[in-house]
Amino acid sequence: YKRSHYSVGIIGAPFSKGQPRDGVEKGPDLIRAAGLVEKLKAQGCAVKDYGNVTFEEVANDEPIGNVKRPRAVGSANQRLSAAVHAVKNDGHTCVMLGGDHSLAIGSIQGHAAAKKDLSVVWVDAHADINTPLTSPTGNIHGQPMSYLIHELQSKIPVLPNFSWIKPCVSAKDIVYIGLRDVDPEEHHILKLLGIKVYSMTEVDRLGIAKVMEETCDYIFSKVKKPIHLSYDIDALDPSISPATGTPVVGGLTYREGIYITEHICQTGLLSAVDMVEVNPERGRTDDEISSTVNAAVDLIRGCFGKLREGNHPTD
Ligand code: Z70
Ligand code: MN
Ligand code: MN
Ligand code: MN
Repeated sequence: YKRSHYSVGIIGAPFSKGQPRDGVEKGPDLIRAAGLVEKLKAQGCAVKDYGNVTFEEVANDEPIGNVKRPRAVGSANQRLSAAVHAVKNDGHTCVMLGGDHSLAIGSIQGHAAAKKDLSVVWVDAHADINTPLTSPTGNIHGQPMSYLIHELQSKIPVLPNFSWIKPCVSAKDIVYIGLRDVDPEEHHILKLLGIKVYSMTEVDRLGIAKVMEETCDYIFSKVKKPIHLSYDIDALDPSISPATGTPVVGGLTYREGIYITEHICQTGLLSAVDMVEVNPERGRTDDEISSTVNAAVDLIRGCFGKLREGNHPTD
């Protein structure tokens, strides 16, 4: 009775300052309380929980232009980046539990520091590719990709606590799935850089199986790079995951959401996962909160070999 080959390192990032709503910092402990570690072990994974990253208090974090709380977000992501780098150097697939999606800056940066060339699969209602100058809100959780993509670096102004970030992802190595709330300037950037996008329209047109087949054909067309899966829970329809900061109608079904994880798992190249934007304070009832948290747990289980057809131990 052999263990699965999955070795999972979990990092909690209880951080919310990339956006304005309280409560998303509770995501990591809630997802753990729903039994994540036990469930991954029960499906045969080796699991090490590295606990939560601690973040420094930043006083007088005044906006730079319209960018809100840049010092806190920069500092938090620098710490997260080091933590993810360490988990990767220990040989695990890294699971980062957010927290808001600004944390993808540190997670992807730390992953890239250990693995160099990555593919990024970004599952989200939003593109999160605003630059500081295009952002309509100033919230950094709507901007993380812009700091990471080589092709956008001439558009990124100097920000306090951001100088450690090195662009580490090429536009051609990114696939978006689930988009349905994209700002005009973000749409312009996506088109300009020729980034591969499967919006909800393509999910409707092609079906999720074809979307995933094409996604993998696309990211494996040259070299097989390690995959960074950045999963915003708001990609799912709000009927499943209402407890999130900015729910958007018309999202992925539970089944489509899980299918994405099953398919990425089967590539054997999944190297890091972010699960972000679970916010219990946005749930109106206990059922809304548990539905959202349980979906997050199930998506992570799908990333590590849980199949709906069933599993049995092999040797
Ligand atoms: C908008 C912005 C966003 C999540 C909202 C929204 C971004 N495009 N991301 N909620 N998870 O502020 O840039
Ligand atoms: Mn609160
Ligand atoms: Mn997001
Ligand atoms: Mn989102």
